[in-house]
Amino acid sequence: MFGFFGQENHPFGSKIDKGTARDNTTNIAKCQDFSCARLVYNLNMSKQDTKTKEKWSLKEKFPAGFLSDSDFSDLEKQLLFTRGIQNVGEAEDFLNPKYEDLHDPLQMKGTPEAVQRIKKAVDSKEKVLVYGDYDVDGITATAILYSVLTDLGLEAEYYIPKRDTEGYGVNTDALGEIAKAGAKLVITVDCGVTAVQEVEYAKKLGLDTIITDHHAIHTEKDKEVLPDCVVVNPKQKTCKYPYKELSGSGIAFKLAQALYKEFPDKLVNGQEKWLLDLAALGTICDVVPLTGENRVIAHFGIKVIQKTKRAGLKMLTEVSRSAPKDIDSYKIGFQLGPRLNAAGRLETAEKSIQLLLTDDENEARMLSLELNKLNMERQELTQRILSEAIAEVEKKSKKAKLYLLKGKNWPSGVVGIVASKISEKYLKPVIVCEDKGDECQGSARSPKCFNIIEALEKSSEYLVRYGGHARAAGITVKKEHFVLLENKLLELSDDGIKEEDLISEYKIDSETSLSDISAETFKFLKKMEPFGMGNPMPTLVAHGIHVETFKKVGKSFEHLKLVFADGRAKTNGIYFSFTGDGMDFAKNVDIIYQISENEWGGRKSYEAKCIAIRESK
Ligand SMILES: [Mn+2]
Repeated sequence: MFGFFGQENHPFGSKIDKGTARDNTTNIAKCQDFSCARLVYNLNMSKQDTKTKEKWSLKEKFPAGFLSDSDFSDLEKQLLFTRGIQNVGEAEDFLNPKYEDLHDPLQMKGTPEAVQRIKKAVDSKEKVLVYGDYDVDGITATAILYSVLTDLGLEAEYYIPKRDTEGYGVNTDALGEIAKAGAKLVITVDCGVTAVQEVEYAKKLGLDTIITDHHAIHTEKDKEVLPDCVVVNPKQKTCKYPYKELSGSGIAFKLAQALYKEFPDKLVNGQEKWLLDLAALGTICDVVPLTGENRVIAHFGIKVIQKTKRAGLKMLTEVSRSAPKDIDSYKIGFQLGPRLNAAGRLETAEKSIQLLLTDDENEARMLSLELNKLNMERQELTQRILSEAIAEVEKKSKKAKLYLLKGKNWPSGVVGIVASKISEKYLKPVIVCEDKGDECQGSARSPKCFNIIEALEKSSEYLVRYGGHARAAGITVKKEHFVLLENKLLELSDDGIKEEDLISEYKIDSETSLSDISAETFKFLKKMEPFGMGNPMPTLVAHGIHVETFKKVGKSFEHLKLVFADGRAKTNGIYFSFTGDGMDFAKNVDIIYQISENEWGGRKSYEAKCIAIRESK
């Protein structure tokens, strides 16, 4: 079906020819050598974190007979098994995603009605506005829908609220402005599913609304509470759409797909694939599971980015010291994502959207450099607030299973990042708020063991606004209700979180000795990409290994380079940010590791990236 378009117009025609090396910060030129391993490791830096307990646990082993009618090796079988694959057919689908695997967009509840309403807008030349959000998912969703509406010949505009003054979601002041500017139809992306009153208000202004969103739907006595308009959100109970985990940009892409079907005279069927780069950015940065349809979107979206035609994405990869052809899910999540998010965190998301939409190379270069600068400012700000917030945590009771924190001059743009870092450190749900005087506005992050959106729903009497998912949410709370909210949440977390949930656990896919890793293994790992939530990079364990040499590397010698020997072969290893003071490398060790590719002087090799190390028993 791709034959119609020349290679030039073909978003994922050719195979990726090159493996992508992971970005790391090791500064090889600067290193202290310890060629003798008979030394007790000692670093003149911070002591090991307070996180003392940790558990190494192997995931369940695949059962006898699993994928027996296949050529997969035992390690491959195990990796497929731990990703929920049940038979050879599913394994093939997983390893070879096909564009045709995407579901029919019209199956999604509300989509046929949304398409008809947009058709009416085209026929009567109405002005249409896309109402989005300031994070990567929100801006990519906005850019997707805005592009399609413009290509349909509509007079389209977009609106992104400002994080600090307006906050997340649809607000009535904005709707007033939008109506005044002459729009007749508002289509939300990545927000709006809780905007019941706002949609009523829009009606009074003569605005029609279509909601497209992927966030949790509020319920009252088990009944869904939805705005009274067309709602496209597969999480609706009565939605028969087979996949529920799409991101906001994923849903915007599905609506685009439907519009391509509906308007074959205006939109060239097949060309919607070029929008997958945006959908993949949103999908990966919103950390939805990379399973099912999300995996297909991410897989092909990365290919589109690798041959991107967007001046902005080209420049953004360049300022991230990378190249489009080397983009993978890791680089999207850790290099492109933070830069695209930076604008919305510190000022408005406008620059990021412009960057995604511009054809002009000079504009793209200028915007990329600005986003890069904003991202550095964001990093400094995060560091400052993180240390202030940790100081607050240390004042709280050690028994608390949840932290609700607030601070003045904690900009709402970075409280989410701070919350997630603290939550990772203490393995507890954390809400970090900016104290804005009468109100506090914050972001919540929660480990798997606790459903934060359910807890907020149970505490809604103390909240002005809230919304989100099981593991991430946003809240607004009146200052006089802050302590009441804290008490309620502490009570809920006390009941909901068990002591064993507070132990950090390494979940290991397989016990595999270093000498069993081959080029074949690496090839298979490549086929398992893109990695992320729901499909983590395989984590392996090896026991009783001899450390032959090690040396400190990196700007402040914070990393460790090692050579392991397991009796059959020698393997290079790297341990980033090693903090294991007192480790005796004269004794044999066990390691938890991932396999990464290393390119040095044009030669490719594999190395073990250590996640954890301990003396063998
Ligand atoms: Mn989202």
